[in-house]
Amino acid sequence: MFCHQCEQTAKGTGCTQVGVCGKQPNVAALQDNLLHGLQGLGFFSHKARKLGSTDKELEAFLLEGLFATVTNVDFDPARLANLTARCGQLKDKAQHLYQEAFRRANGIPAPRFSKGPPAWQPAADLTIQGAQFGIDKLHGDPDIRSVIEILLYGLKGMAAYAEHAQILGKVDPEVSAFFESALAATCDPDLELMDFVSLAMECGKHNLTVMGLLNAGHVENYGHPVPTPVSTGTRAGKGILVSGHDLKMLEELLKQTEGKGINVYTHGEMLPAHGYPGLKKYAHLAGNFGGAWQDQAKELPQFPGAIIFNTNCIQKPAESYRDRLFTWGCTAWPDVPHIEGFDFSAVIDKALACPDVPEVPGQEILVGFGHNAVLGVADKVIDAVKSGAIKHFFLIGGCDGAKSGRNYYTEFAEKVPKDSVILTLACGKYRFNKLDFGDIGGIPRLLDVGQCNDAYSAIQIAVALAGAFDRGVNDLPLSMILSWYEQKAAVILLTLLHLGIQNIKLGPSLPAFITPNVLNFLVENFNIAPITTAEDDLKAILGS
Ligand code: SF4
Ligand code: SF3
Repeated sequence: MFCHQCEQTAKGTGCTQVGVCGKQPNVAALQDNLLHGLQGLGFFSHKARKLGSTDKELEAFLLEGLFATVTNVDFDPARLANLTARCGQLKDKAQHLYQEAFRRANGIPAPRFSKGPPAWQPAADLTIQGAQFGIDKLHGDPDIRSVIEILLYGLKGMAAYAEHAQILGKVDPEVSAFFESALAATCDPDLELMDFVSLAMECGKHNLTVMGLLNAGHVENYGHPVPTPVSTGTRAGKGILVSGHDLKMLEELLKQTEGKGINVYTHGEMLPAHGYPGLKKYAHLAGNFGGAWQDQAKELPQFPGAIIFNTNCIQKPAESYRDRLFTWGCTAWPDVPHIEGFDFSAVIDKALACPDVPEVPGQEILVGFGHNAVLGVADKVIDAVKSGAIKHFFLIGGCDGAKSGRNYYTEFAEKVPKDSVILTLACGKYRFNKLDFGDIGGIPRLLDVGQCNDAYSAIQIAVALAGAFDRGVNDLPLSMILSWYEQKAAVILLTLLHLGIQNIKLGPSLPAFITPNVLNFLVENFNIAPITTAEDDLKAILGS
């Protein structure tokens, strides 16, 4: 196997024996096979679309397939084999769609494609077949391969957000068309480095649309988030813990557990759910349990109720809670029951059969500072900037992970001067969201904007501030200190670059899939820089 798509890749170069995430070589091969098949599916869907033929099933499957290959999502070989077999059927469907459209348009049979992903058919042994399609074999030129990888990881991250948006009925035909054309481009041996650079930037643009769709889906269904204190303690009684990003899944579970004497707790990236009026109205949405994803093996044994993961980041479950664990959506672990659709009775039955969760006091953390809430007090914020009470904004956000170097983000947040406000989002916030930062004239110094996809909201805040001060976002007293781990963070970075955001500090280490030449390009064009030490970076930012 060879995989270096995430930040914790072995030795900072690539996982070759087994994934640091726990991904086994057979799972890696199945994911590589699936991705290869999806490139072929995208190739024909793109060609069919250009001739006026589209198909919703193909569009939806591209999202599901790409999402399954994101880090810490699907570790189940049986499920991946099913997906790959389905990919074969749907690739045939896409090919047929194209052939029919071509014949209609030209009156002659469509040309045949005998090489690469367009010629792919699932073999009898999908694992052996997948071993030929490692990401390291994508292209002979390392720089071109690097940019194709940036594009593919961007597509994976965007697919995750698009899948959540699709569940809420939000799709955009231009985005579907882009998924197909970008996958088709990865099958074209004649494209050059700058073609893929343009596609990567375009991916960032479409991801802004997708995050906007997801935001609209959340707001239309659950209202704008409002500042809300969330308890980190637990109440005595039965409990279900929900981890992941999908709010619709949480809502359905809340409806089905109402009046059953079960408290529902959020974990990881579900924390921002508490800020939505349409979700916080459920009195049994009881609080937030535990910290970021990488602590699950240590923390989940302490939660005696049922546990369900609806997206990344799932890790190998300890035996102590494996029998009360469930997965949903694109997330899967071998031999862990997977809930299809929205019938959570198996999870509810398990919670009722489990011992009670004890009463444990906790502290309160504040969530719900989406753009609507922050811009609702924009006058106050602008006045505070004008009076000098607020001197700087820091966006400290992104993924968390196990590396010790990630302490940088805690230190950085702690060292931010008292006259500065910290905006945060995604699971990296668990590094500092239980610290007391106080307030500036009633404006909390730590504003939790939400999940990683709520980068959309942070962008709206930055754009509104830029408008209020009549300057560009890059000219605001705003610095972005980002942490990445998986491919959703990669696509958010592409969105920020597409918007022309400069001077981003990125850590804890730079992606292994970026070659020195591609890094130079990013530095020259966007002045993106790796983090150093909290002290030095702060000095450099505030001194400039
Ligand atoms: Fe390694 Fe990350 Fe790939 Fe897992 S997803 S195999 S940890 S690079
Ligand atoms: Fe975290 Fe996995 Fe990236 Fe949504 S939950 S941000 S790492």
